[in-house]
Amino acid sequence: MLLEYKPYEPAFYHTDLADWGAALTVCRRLGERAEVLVDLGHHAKEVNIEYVVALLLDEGRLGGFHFNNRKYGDDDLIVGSVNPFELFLIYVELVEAEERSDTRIDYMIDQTHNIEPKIEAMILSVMNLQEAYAKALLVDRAALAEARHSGDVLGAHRLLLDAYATDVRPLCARVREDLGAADDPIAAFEESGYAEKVAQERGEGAGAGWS
Ligand SMILES: [Mn+2]
Repeated sequence: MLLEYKPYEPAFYHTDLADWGAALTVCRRLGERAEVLVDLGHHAKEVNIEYVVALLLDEGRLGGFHFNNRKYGDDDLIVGSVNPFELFLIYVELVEAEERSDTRIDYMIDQTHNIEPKIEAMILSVMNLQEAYAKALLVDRAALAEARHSGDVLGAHRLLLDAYATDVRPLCARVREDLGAADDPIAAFEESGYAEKVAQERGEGAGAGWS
């Protein structure tokens, strides 16, 4: 069971699972197969989400993700569009957990696109996730562990920046090609004419994006 928390709806006056702490507490009561699902839009603005992720991983209770990004509230914007560094730091924790155990995490995208074309927005979301993951894999883990343990905060930060500042777009394009996919999936999708075709099949106006 994946338990998702949220500080907004459904209730304005009271919500049972408003934050990760409540969700974790309930999961512990439910049993070992209950785990917390983190939706990136479901936190107060100042919450350090990468820390929440690290803590839930340490407790063995991170079960799933709803990827998106936000500017003001639960905006459900394209993941990585507003705060790509935060997404990278989250992946740094995920990669570390992946390397030390056989943690299973279910990844999902939970977004809504009202202005951008919807399918292209989803493709870009996946590309942003691939790039954050690739950058997290580039982190020099041994040096980072040493910097952390010796209290070298600036050194640890610079190690993270080294990986984050690396342009991994050519690498990700190459990996997609090796997998038999398009190196530029958005261009490939646009060239395919699929969006126009299905819009036509649905009838005039139905493909405009507002529904
Ligand atoms: Mn969600």
